[in-house]
Amino acid sequence: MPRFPFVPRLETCEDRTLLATGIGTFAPLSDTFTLRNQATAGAANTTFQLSAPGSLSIVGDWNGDGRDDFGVFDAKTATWSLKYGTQNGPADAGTFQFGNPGTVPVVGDWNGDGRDDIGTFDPKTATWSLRFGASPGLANAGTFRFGRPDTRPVVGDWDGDGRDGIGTFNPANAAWNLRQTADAGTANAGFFQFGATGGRPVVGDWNNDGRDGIGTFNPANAMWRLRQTASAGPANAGAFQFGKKNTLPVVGDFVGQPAVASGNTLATVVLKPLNLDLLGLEVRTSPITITVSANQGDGKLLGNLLTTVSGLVDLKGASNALNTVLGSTVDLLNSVDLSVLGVGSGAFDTAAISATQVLELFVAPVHLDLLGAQIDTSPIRVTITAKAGPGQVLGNVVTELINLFNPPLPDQLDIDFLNSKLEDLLTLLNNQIPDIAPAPVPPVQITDGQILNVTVPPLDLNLLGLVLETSPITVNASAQTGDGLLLGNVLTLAMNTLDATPQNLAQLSQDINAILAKVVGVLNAADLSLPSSVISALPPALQTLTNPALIAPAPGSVAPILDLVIASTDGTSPPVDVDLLGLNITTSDIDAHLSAVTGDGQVLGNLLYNVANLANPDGPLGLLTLLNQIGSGNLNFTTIGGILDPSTPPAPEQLLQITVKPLDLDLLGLVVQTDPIIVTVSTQGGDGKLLGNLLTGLKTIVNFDGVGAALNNVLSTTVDLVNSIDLSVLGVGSGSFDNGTDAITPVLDLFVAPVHLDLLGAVVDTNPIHLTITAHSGQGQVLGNVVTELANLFNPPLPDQLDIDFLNQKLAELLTRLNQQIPGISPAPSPPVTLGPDQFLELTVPTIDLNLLGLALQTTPITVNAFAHSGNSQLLGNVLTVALNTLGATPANLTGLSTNLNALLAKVVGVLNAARLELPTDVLGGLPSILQTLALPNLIATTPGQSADVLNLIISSGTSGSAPVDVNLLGLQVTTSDINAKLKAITGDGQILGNLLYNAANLLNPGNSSTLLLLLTQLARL
Ligand SMILES: [Ca+2]
Ligand SMILES: [Ca+2]
Ligand SMILES: [Ca+2]
Ligand SMILES: [Ca+2]
Repeated sequence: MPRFPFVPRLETCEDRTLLATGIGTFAPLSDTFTLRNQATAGAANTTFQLSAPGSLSIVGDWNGDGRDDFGVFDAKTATWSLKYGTQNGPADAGTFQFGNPGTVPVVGDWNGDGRDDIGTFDPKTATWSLRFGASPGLANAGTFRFGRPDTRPVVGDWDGDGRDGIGTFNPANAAWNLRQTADAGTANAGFFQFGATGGRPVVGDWNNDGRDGIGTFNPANAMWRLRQTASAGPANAGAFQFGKKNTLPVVGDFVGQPAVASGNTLATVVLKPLNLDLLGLEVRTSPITITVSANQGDGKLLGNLLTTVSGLVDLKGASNALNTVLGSTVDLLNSVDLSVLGVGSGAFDTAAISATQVLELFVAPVHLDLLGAQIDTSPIRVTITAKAGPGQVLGNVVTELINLFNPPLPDQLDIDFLNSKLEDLLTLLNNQIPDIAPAPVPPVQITDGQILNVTVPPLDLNLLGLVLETSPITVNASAQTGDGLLLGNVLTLAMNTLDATPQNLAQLSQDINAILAKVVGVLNAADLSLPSSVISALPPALQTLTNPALIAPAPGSVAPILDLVIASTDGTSPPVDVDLLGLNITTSDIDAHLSAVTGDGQVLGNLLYNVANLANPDGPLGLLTLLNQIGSGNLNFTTIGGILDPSTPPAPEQLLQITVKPLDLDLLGLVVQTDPIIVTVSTQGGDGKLLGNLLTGLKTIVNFDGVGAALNNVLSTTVDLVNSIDLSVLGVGSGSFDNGTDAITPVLDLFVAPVHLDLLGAVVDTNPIHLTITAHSGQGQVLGNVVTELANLFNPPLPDQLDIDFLNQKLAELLTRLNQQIPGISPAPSPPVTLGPDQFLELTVPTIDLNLLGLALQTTPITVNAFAHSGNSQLLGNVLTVALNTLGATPANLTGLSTNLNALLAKVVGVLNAARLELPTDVLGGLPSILQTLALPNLIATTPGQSADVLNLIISSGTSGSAPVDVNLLGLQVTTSDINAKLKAITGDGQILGNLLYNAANLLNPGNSSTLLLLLTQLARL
């Protein structure tokens, strides 16, 4: 039943679970983990099986969500089989070799980034081999000796600094030998006796004070003896029995902290871990949860509107049903075997078995709140691993590719040498796979200034009826030289220093494209098979849905699932075209389609085709019942289908259209201009349009039109006001930045052609987006003058070689003049640059604190770090390291470069933050009276200074302090600091924008007087 709109409801308190270190046992014979959530005597909370070779259990948090995951280690082959969570199931977090046979696995957070890393301990020699990350590759966290032979390794954070130290336990005399850090050295964290001889050592933070305590588990009697600190003394954290005899002890946080969901959940999408093996190229994701919720309350315009929707549409039932089907889809995908015909024998068919990490991506939880409409994600971890071995065609190719350029590295980068290596690889590839044609890609044209022209070839993958088709997508990057083209000039010079000619650069792109084309050709030619047992194991409701003849009129019926199109407006110009100070990046049209195609054995196609049609407007009634049954968790339900009558799709229904008028903002000479931006959200009902059908009709019940029109009217006035604002800044002395000569320098020109996205009938369209930033120099144009100087810092005639010291000197000169002239405005605070090992960049955008007449933009400092790690199979890291060496980069001049760039940014943001605003006095008087009413500071707010959050974006790893974004692609690693950006409306006298937006945000408050709703109606009619 629809809930009555706008009735405030009591907030319910979330149950809080405290952090807890739990205990458990692993029984190798039955592969069974038995877990208890606290370190006390009592019953087990969870039992599950991890069927994989190996008899040694492992516990660690592989994805950094604060909850420990699991694994087993096979000492005979040094194989790790890792798994997320406590469900029965396969090793979905990675299976790989690391270490030597006969060693013992160790797990700890060596670098304090909140994710557990791995290593091995050799009991014969007391040698530790440690690796950052839970993945295959080099022992890049150190190989060293610590402790005595014939002891057992222990790992723990003895001092509570967030990084694990190490130690050994001697079962013969229960002696502990501990070290604060995971490296060679003395036992500086203690040498003492504790616990049972013959026992197994355990380590855990029993009292949750951040420091690990110790303990022993005696397999002979399943007795645990625990101690709060890593020192000699009594078992002051408990002595009790838990678990079966002759098992192995495990310790960890098996519960984690539950996600704090605020507001009213509209839909939760849960993606089970993906575990795809594409002919030796393994793609794995951690479990991912995306929650859409509506937060109701004062100032939450969209949250209040969506709360009404949640009372009218059974979105929870629908998302439950979707998650059930999605879960089965992922299970089916994970159990698919790919094979490919047409591979001859050779290096790619008979390569030695190995596993190498290609990509590791980690993103901390994202929280986005737009006026009460919220999106939250769980942490995300994606890994891609190349597995070489017999028959692993793609794994073998990628392994060869990433080992193309291994240490010892040359002194200078030689592009011809790289090209010849790539061509050798291509020849090998073509000789061995002569019968599979490469995917077609356009040839690379040699043009002046071109740096890269890379094409991702057309994909045409049929995964059991789930069909992915894309157009070839070309990305082109080029550098133009000329006055004011700073980036183009620097890049051109860098290319010259690397001896890059238009010919060898074009050849490089050509070689990369040819390898990509062959790889995609093999993928497109791959055949799939699914063990028949997988289908028969499905519950009845899902088996019904895999029937090709349930409703499809004929085999080969198609339901589009997702369409994404970004297409050129005139058929020739690039749909994405970015020009930043002489660096030009363009793309070809982007066209991607995911569809479900029915047919015999096309299990995924049938499943998704039938699901997409479950809510058809005039579909068989049994289908809707099936949807409801699955949504309520009843999977034992079957239904009789019918045959779909192809029906004419109804006209699309526009839910909301937001128009942002052209922006023309002059920030002290830095001019930002946009064309009008129009975003349309609509629903398309009809056969196969599950989401469109579920959302159709919403418009007649919820006042989207009214709210949309009111929003657009307020937005339009806001943009007019912003455009008429004059910024000025005090504290600027006289000099070149105050009285630059009149000139206009283009800084950025960004164009994105219309985007069309259609997900099962939920449709988003944009018109072309065009944004320009230009620097206007002249009298009083402080920022315009600074940016103009910067753009012209390094003009032709260009020298022969790039000299980073020279660049630093130019930047330092600019900075000195800037500081001399604007002594009264301090730069925004920016942390000092400290480049770590292998780091080449540390850029910080300082705190922005801008108040545009009550519309406040506030950000935390955002730092981006980039590293080039060299070593075997670190292809990108190796190429970058050599390129940096060729450019004469040293730790000192790279530190100088980041320091200078950060100082410039800090000064510019400091000036922006200090800017004062003025609004022409006649502006307010010219507004319609209703908008004048809406701009009153005391219309809703009782006191000045009240605020409403308009937009809130947080990407944060919480208290762990680790990088919330961390990507490592073949040795090129990029990390960021926490990202926190807030747009607020603050009321007050003269804070016109703040008042206007604060009042608009509060128009749908629960319990509002009818006057305000009337105001909304009037606004909509304006
Ligand atoms: Ca975890
Ligand atoms: Ca770590
Ligand atoms: Ca520590
Ligand atoms: Ca403790």
